[in-house]
Amino acid sequence: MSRSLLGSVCAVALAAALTAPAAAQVSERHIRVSNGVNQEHPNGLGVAEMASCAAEKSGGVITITGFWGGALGGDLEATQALRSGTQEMVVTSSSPLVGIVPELGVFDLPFLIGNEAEADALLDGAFGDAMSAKLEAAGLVNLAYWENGFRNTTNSRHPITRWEDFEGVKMRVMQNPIFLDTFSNMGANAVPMAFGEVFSALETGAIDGQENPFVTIQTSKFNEVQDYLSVTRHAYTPFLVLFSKPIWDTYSAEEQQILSDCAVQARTVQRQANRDLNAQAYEELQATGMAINELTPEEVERIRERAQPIYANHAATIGQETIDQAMAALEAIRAAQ
Ligand code: KDG
Repeated sequence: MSRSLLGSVCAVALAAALTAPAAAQVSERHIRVSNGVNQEHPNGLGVAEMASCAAEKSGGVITITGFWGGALGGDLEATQALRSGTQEMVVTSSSPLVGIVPELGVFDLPFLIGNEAEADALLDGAFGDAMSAKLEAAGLVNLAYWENGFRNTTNSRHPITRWEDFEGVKMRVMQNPIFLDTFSNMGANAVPMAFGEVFSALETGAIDGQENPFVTIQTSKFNEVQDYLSVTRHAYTPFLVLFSKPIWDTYSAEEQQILSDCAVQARTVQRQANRDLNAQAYEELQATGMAINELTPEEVERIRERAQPIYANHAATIGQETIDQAMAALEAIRAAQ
């Protein structure tokens, strides 16, 4: 073959190699996923399911390791590490991230979601997809919505039987203006605080109370430093299973598909475990001696009415369009139920 022909053949081959799509491949990936909750929380089962799924689909070369109790930082700190590409994953509540994506505040509006079926339909449908698109624009790939759950109130002063009972109670709230407003509006002395600081603040008496789902109260052992648990179900918080977009963009389409599929497969496991353990936690917390009270439907309605102005107060930051879209989606979900 002449030198010029050989040169042409090499040039064509090189051009083909450079323009060919990256071969679908699965490389060795060691992924760390940060959790603020402890491994006993249903997130432990969710992460285990996601890890075994990824190992099976990748022939063992993709490993996912959970880190617990905020070992890799609190929700917001870990999420910022994803955005900078220095950490792969975090399972975080949406609430601490409203400074990054203000529209997430819609999930913090009191009594927005009424039950788990509504939550699943809203989050797993078009509205959830729209919120995930906003996260991606902020450098965060939301692989799935898992469940933190319906939030209830604990404190060490007295049972909460109606909204006026919050008067003067030092209530820890997530670092989120909507929760701050919701509890201040009921007369509480609302104290924004990262989740990892709550147990010690309760133990020292720096705060009187906090609010979280039963299973978080139990797995974080808040019952050891709280006397009263009042079933308010004042908000439903989703977990976001977030992946760093800067890192995600270096993965092949096949690797991305494995991680997406496994986060969704694990969603079913995590949600069911959360619901089973929430029912179980109620009984077990009562057995530890916590005084649990259910508010009457009339008093829950009074809390809901008291909290109504919170929607208007935060419409400008969340976006009225986002609030309207969520309400319309929920109306359609309820009509179809
Ligand atoms: O990472 C755990 C936290 O996201 C979760 O427990 C948040 O509900 C929460 C709280 O009260 O901070």
